[in-house]
Amino acid sequence: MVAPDEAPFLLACRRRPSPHVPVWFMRQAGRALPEYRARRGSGSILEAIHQPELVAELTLQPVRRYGVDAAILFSDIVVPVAAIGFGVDVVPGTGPVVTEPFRSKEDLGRLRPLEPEEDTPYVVEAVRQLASELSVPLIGFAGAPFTVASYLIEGGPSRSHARTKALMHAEPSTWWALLDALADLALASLRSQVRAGAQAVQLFDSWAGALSAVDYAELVLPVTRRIFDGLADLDVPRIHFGVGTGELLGLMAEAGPDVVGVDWRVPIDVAWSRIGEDKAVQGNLDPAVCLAPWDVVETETRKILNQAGGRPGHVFNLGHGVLPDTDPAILERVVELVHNA
Ligand code: 1CP
Repeated sequence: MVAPDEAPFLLACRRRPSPHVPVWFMRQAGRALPEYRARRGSGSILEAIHQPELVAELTLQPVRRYGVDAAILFSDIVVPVAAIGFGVDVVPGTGPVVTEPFRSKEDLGRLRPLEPEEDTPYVVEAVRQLASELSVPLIGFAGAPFTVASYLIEGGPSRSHARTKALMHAEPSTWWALLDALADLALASLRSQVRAGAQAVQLFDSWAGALSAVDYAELVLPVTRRIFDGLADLDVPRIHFGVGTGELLGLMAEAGPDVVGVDWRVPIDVAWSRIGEDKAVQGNLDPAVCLAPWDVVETETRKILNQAGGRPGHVFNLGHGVLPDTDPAILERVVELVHNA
């Protein structure tokens, strides 16, 4: 475990002055790294996640390579639903796939509470190992109810989230029961990760940006708030992230996190004013920019640092995950630049 008063990442999450702007990258473990491709093997990520030593190694790789200020557990947002037997797999090249999608209130019977020590002992074990080995804080994470519900209802990745939106409007009581069950899974999973040594948590509501602000406020925000409230006693920074959430940033802040993640669509200073000065912000370099030559990446990185203006409470990150074609050397240079700015 890292002393909370000494880790730049934890200081920034608390909006306290830090020796440098901390930086980590969403999806920092993964196909952009040759050492990942060498160790990961083929097959579903869910099988890899059952091996704590492998998980610890894949989590550590980007910390060694990039010198980032935080590690994020190598896992996936569908791990809890898969562990309670909903019938989810993660297909390489596609993402989560559900054999029998959630279609009606009868499917609520296929969900049950998560007992992390029994259902996902391999996750708890990996977090324990990492907490004792890492020199930077470990971020635990979970998928937020809306985003996980979308996979369960659509049966896999979706652009429109049409069936999900139809269900939320057509059958509110089923929707709330589903979201409540998924919130309980996220809470149980996050609490167990913190108990095992995670020093911050991130709730990924990756696809919340598909919703209007009114629908988000009425049909998603209340359960999200319940998750953040349910973590308050653990005293670890809570990060809330989604993509395409420019119109939702104020509402996402109202849900109660300490830090709000921002994608690249809104300049970080504008985002910060929507979120409120009483929260920290995380972001927001466009991952696609990292495929351009270094001088472009440098200009865009400096622009973000200038917009944040050195105010305490900025965690540098990408606006979404590292793209597989990214040259790791570019990300190494981003870390160096952010640290020396
Ligand atoms: O098997 C593989 O190696 C395939 C690729 C992969 C990886 C490396 C998947 C399948 N998941 C992961 C790991 C993962 N997933 C991590 C840890 C790695 C790290 O961050 O360093 C994390 C935090 C996630 C979380 C996750 N999974 C999210 C939220 C983050 C985000 O990208 O918005 C989401 C939406 C998923 C679903 C998912 N899992 C995998 C894929 C390809 C997808 C996205 C599919 C889609 O587009 O809907």
